[in-house]
Amino acid sequence: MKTIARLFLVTIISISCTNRQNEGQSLPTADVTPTPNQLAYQKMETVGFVHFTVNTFTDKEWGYGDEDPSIFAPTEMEVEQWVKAAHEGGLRELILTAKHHDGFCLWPSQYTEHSVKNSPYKDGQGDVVREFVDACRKYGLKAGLYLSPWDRNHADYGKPAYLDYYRNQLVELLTQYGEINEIWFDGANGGDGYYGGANEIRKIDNRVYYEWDSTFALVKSLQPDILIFSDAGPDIRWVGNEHGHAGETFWSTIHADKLVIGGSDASYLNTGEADGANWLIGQCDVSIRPGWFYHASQDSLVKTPLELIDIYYKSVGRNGVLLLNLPPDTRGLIHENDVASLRGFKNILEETFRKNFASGKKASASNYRMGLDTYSPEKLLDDDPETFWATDDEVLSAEIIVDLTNPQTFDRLMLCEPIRYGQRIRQFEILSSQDGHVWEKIAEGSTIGYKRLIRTRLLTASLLKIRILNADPSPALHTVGIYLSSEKERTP
Ligand code: FUL
Repeated sequence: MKTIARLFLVTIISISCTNRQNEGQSLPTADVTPTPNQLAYQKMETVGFVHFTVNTFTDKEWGYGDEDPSIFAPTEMEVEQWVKAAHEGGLRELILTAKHHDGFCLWPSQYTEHSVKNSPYKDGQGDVVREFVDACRKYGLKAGLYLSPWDRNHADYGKPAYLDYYRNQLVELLTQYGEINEIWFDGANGGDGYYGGANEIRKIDNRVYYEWDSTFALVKSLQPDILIFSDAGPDIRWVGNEHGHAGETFWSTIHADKLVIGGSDASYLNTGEADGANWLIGQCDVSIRPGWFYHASQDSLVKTPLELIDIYYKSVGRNGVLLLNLPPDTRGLIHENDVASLRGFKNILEETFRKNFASGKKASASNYRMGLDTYSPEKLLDDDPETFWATDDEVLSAEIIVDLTNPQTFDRLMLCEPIRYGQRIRQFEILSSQDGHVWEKIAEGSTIGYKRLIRTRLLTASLLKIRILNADPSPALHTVGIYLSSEKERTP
């Protein structure tokens, strides 16, 4: 008995010691971290928007709501062509304007006559939302939907009854079309419109009118895994401009209670806040053309591959997700110029990020967590985003040296934090050297987050020093990337 009791005691003591050891070993998370769904969303990096409605045929950006549905008459409509173009351009999700401010519905909603069911499209038998989700699934893209809260067609807009209408439409969209990955709530609200023939100006108080909390609860009850976008989250937030630019400093953390849908401080949205209490992914929306909807007059104004690349560095390269709009034309096709530009963009990205010169090379660090292999600086160069370098808890600044063995010419750098542990790094700088004696500062910055891309002039060096100057809690990085940009980027 005695021996058994002693054995029992020894086992208990050794289990509790191991637990204590493991506690110290594993990296403590920051106070605010992304949900698994937010993490998966961020990893998509580039997603797309499809703005298509009566505006495409009236050549407008904001339809008044008095359109005759008979004008919705695409001549060569092919939804798969949109999705194929997006897929080839590397976009991982597409969001369709199921209803824009004009109130025209791309699906045969039972709650309104202002829809495809009264258009010549497929003799009123068409359902663009259905075709869209089917095509997305066929090409392996996630499907998202935009349902404009502002409705310039509906007679009840501005009154409580409209909320029932709006929510009924959400129920249709979120119960009849399978899994929807994202729902997009636009902050643009109220103004003049048709409103069932009233032809007047209707203003609403965007802080109270929509009772967003109940609408969000309804959405999540219908699709628990869906991500909700609005100016203010709760899952994905606007970055305060429509150029696709996140701030140079960009925190996924922000205080959601400082945000109002349709009325937030754009500069606050553009940076977030280091100590923000909520994790809201920054989504950088921009159109491939000047307008959100197709206008033939803008066929020559499609953003070039290089312009799109610049946006990529300012969105994905600053810890955001790029949401690029591709508007179908009056044929119901994404215009050839847009398709070509998107293809060119993807091609440049592939050429630039094809080879990471740091991959498999040697790295050392001023500190790594308890001297354990699990957190050694080599993890930065192992091409595995799941493994990472991290310091001891009390070490908030550190230095990493990457040895490329031979001189290497490069002009693009990448740093990535394992954000499932939160966004921790607040300030960094990067230096390069040929010989280990003379070091030149080549970059500096504040936030890193999911991905930080840095463009430098053309440099040749065999050593790189990454200085983490400030982090809270202790810093961690999973990848250092060193690249040479595509020649197309260097010789425009
Ligand atoms: C804005 C809207 O007013 C534009 O028409 C477009 O849909 C853009 C994405 O959001 O608020």
